[in-house]
Amino acid sequence: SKWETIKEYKEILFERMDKIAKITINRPEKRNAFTPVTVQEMIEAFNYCRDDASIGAIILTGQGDLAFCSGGDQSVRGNGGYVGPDHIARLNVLDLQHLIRIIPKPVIAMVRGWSVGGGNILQLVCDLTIAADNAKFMQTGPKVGSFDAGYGSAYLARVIGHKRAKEVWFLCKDYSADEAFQMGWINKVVPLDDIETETIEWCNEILQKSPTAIRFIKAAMNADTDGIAGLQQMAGDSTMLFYTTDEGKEGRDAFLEKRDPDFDKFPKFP
Ligand code: 1HA
Repeated sequence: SKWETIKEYKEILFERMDKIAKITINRPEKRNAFTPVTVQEMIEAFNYCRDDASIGAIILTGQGDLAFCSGGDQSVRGNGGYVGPDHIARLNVLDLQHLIRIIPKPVIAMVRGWSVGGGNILQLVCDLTIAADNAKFMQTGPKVGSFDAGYGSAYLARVIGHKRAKEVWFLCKDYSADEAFQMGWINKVVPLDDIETETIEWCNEILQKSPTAIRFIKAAMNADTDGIAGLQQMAGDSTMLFYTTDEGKEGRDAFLEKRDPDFDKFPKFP
């Protein structure tokens, strides 16, 4: 298809097609395991998508048919985190999870093959997930000496239920795309060859809807799951809208003009 590169990176691809951006983890020889560099590049790309008002939907995927993402690259796991060229041990994928959650545009995971460990949590925190029929979902933390007790556990329990979430983490078994669909873990299963067409169709459906409505729906669900941080996001959206009103502007103008504000003229809706 007609994807155009936005910027060249070492460990990801970053492309767009009109209003849709696509971020692809590009380490297929490692089943798209991520390093601190992969994650930093993804954070930069997501921030670009956030700032570019012409981008309305973001696809997150992995290169090739074998894996979406196999989690943290265990070969660069050091003492306290994953280590990149700066020699600092990091768990910066947690920052990426949060960014995917708060970015006020829909993020759709397009999953082919394995979705494992910290990679499967990236899929989880995306707003929607379309999976190919060859997709497999698995948490391995308790086998490889790791765990995600944040979104990976508490939010997973909100999505698939507590009993299921404990089963996923205690047994570390793999689940087929159909099983994951039945658990409410993902939105749709499609034949491998159709997955990009289907994902683009979902993006185009969403792109025809009101971006502000989508933004508030996403923020409302975060407000419910993320406590005061979630409320802050939704409150920020409210402030953004308020700043566009005459009532909001009257406060700013009165201050700048060194006069008392006249809020009396604004309606007090029921
Ligand atoms: O839990 C966290 C975090 C928690 C809190 C805060 C931050 C966190 C950050 C990360 C994580 C984690 O992600 S922990 C979980 C780490 N991931 C795993 O345990 C999955 C390991 N991989 C596998 O189980 C399998 O490779 C696989 C099910 C994904 C695919 O199996 P398959 O198709 O049989 O391929 P395989 O031969 O195993 O893999 C192909 C190549 O990719 C192998 O290298 P090669 O022998 O060809 O040299 C394999 O070693 C490599 N590879 C795959 N996954 C990883 C990997 N190398 C490093 N790290 C990997 N995750």
